[in-house]
Amino acid sequence: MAEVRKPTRPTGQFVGPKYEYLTSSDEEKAFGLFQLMSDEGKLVHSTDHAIDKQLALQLYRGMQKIRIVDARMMALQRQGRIGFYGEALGQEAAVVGAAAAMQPQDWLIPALREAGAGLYRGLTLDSYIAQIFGNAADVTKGRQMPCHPCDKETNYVVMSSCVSSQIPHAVGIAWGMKIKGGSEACCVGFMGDGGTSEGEFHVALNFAGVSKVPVVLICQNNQWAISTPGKKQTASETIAIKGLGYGVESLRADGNDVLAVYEICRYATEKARRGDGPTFIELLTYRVSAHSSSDDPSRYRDESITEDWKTNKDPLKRMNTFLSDRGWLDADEDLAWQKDYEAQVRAAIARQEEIAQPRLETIVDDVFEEVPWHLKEQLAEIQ
Ligand SMILES: Cc1ncc(C[n+]2csc(CCOP(=O)(O)OP(=O)(O)O)c2C)c(N)n1
Ligand SMILES: [Mg+2]
Repeated sequence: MAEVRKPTRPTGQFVGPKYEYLTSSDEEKAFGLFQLMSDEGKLVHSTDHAIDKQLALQLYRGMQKIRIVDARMMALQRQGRIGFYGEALGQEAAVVGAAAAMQPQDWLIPALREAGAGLYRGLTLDSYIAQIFGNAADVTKGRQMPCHPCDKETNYVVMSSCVSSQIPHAVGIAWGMKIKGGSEACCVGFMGDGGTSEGEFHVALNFAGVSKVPVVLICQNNQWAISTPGKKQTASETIAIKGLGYGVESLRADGNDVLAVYEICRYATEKARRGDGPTFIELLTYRVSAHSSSDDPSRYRDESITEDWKTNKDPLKRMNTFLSDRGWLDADEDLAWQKDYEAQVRAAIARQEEIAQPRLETIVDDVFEEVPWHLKEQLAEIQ
């Protein structure tokens, strides 16, 4: 039997500047962990990285929006006003950094926790909240689970609830882009660490590698898939390394470092739009919240580890320090901004909660051009 080649692993975490990271070996990129900011919000390589103030602030605001919206939605769920919710607490940098690397013409295929990317790209609060209530203003007419939003205007595709099924969707859309040609767009598809154990992961990565489609596949490795920890999910040392077997360039970055996420994702989206093929990205983060409003993680994990991620590795705190150190953020203004945004969220909730449920007849819409007799009969029976 041929000897299996052992990859040469880098000894420590990769914290160099972007171009140095991207020109390192395939194994270094897939085993390392690209960072631009330390856990404390200090630039790791201060000399060689120009960071745009406006963008840095925009990234911070994008993360804050998710945190504020999620907190309100969880409160509504606890008050029995919505049925279900899944937060992205602690994962805001991965979501926003990736969204910021996209152009308006790009498509986003979310997995479980990317609604904030939708908000960042222009999904309105009203549309998002209408979809959570499933009211008459909901573009999906109340047919979807909460936390499965979509937005045609911003190419934000509704999530299929079957774990990992979104990855072939992303690759398929990118394949369509390649066949059609001329759009200079790419498709960014998300998955969780749990998603990488499903067959669709293999199918999608394989197809992406062979057909060289303009796709960026991002795994938010939050180290849990409901109650399954990362160690039981895979024996692979990193998730990124899996992409190499499919001939797909694979990168690994600190998912709580919004600047690093943005840089890596921008590299990958630009590469895809140029026609230089797919990239697989693992963003290492932590699911600080429960899996969803129906879950109690204290029953299956050590919450002192969660507390450590929450207090010492929080992506918002980190960016706050980064901005404050540069004099780019005024604490009072920041507080005022948060209050104002929370008021906007509360106002949107108030507007949407007023709106009635979709009319019953809508359950037979949109499937057939003419509603067939048997559906008419069933509808009459329900009515
Ligand atoms: C095919 C399939 N199996 C199981 C489930 C139930 N389920 C929903 S989310 C989830 C875990 C997902 O974990 P991960 O992919 O890591 O995403 P995360 O929740 O951590 O964001 C499971 C098992 C499902 N929705 N689809
Ligand atoms: Mg997970």
